[in-house]
Amino acid sequence: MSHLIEPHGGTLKELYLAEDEAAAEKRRATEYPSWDLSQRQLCDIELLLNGGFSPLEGFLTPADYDRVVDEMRLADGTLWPMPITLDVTEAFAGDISEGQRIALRDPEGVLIAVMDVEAIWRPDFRREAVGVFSTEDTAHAGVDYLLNRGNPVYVGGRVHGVTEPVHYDFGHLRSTPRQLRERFAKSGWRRVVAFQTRNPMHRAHVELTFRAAKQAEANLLIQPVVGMTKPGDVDHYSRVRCYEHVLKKYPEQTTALSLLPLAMRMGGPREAVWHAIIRKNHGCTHFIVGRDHAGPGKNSQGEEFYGPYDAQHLVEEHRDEIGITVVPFQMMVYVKERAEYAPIDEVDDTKETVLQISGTEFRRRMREGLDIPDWFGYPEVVEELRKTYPPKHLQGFALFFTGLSGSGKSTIANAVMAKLMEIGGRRVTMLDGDLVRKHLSSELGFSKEHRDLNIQRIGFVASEISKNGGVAICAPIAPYAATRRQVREMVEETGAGFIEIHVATPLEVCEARDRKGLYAKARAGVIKNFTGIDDPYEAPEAPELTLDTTDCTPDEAAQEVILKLEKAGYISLR
Ligand code: PPS
Repeated sequence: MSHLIEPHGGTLKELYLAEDEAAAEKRRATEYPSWDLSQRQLCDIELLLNGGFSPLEGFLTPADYDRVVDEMRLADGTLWPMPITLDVTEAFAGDISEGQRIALRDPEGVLIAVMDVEAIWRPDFRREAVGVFSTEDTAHAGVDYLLNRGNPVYVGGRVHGVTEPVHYDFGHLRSTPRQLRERFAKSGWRRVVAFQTRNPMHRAHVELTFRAAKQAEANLLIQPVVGMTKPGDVDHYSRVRCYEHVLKKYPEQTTALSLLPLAMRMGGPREAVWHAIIRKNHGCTHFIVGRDHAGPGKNSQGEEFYGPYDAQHLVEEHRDEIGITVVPFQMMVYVKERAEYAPIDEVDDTKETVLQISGTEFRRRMREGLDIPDWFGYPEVVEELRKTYPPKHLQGFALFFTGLSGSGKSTIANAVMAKLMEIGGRRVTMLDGDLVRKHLSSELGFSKEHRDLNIQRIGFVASEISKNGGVAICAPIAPYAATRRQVREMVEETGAGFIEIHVATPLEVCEARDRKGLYAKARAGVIKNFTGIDDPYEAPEAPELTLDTTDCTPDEAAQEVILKLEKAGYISLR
């Protein structure tokens, strides 16, 4: 059952069941097939249930889906730009049938909603990508999800909310559409202009929102997306701390901050229309659409996917139907002579000096610990971001030595560790092959499966250490390229550095050394699957550094590593 309420903001469809019905469904749901919602699906269902996606009443069924993809409209003609679909695995699809009710749960198993299965189908994802995003290029995050990351089967049907998704973070800043409408009504805010963002806010954003509010004679709602944004964006915890600082820059009682649990698709123009509808549902009367709204970045040819003002034009075209006033904005730039911000189209750059710092330049400055000028960012915000993105010499990294047994990995690794300790200021953990096999992988042998598992464990620990600013020195044989690549990804996706060092001492030299007598045993067949003898070693193709200890001392090899680290900015020797 859906509940309709209609204060200013239009019809709001909340899809939660009444308490007694929800309790009954909770009992019955133990018998229903159960689907664990992904992070993206959890975001979608939260906004479906609380009315953020009004007028939708569930995940799209084929008639709505087809028309949304082709014409940006539901089957009944209502404007709706983004397919909200439930993608499931073949295995799950095989277990359910149309007409049935299924349980939708969060990762902890909490029953969020039940769903009437009205349709199960295998969509044409390429058609969806072209229809919605105008491209099949997987450099577009929305397309990448459709073609590479999502599940193959769609299930459509009405949803009925049982439990509100739980958030333990920033509870005081989360409001449903109904709560925001009530808050606006209580405060007498008749005109509210919404500002959407997925980035930290700097002075330019504040200037822009000030102007927008003034122009619309409205109060301001800063409503950043905290669900899922573009991969590589600043995490929402850091951003929200920044927004809280920024909020203090506005005159009291004029501006509100509220977090939106939206999973963005980076769909540019169509996404902007979607954002406008969502803001209307949250009780806003005006919506700021700036340059390149919800832009997905560059395509695989290095070009923009959409024109910079395409989004503005599309929202403008549909503003009456949406029932929201667009406040279009040009890019704001700092004009040196005026010592103030202005929209770029109001500046004559032949007479005045325009100052700008791009996102890329900002990140470079942060990474290298360089100054951020006061005209660009608020010191409190910059300080907050510096905690999240410390300069390189304070960032964590993993040093990953790989090479044959007896190649000198552990010896060099120990020497590097000693030198790092001597330099100081770094917390270093040694994950040497033998050490790991004693403490972390004592039950494992040397089959391919066991070696992979061993390296994955090292990768997991190294990523945890480096993520938190530490240095992890790993020195296993790690004979397989694919597994080493996995470890690199695990570390790099946390933002930490990964430096692969191939200790390429030839087999003959390692065997001649035979410090542990293992090569002799392997040759005699006493030890089986010995790397280099009767087990493979895939040499790295593009390691950051290659060392051969045939003719160099451990000290010299360690020195090479230290110089490499200094060059990369991870340590500062001078
Ligand atoms: S792996 O492949 O990365 O999981 O190996 P690793 O954990 O580094 O363990 C290698 C050490 O185990 C000893 N050892 C063997 N190595 C290779 N093959 C076989 N079959 C084998 N059996 C025992 C050997 O001492 C390796 O130590 P290092 O320090 O590399 O000489």
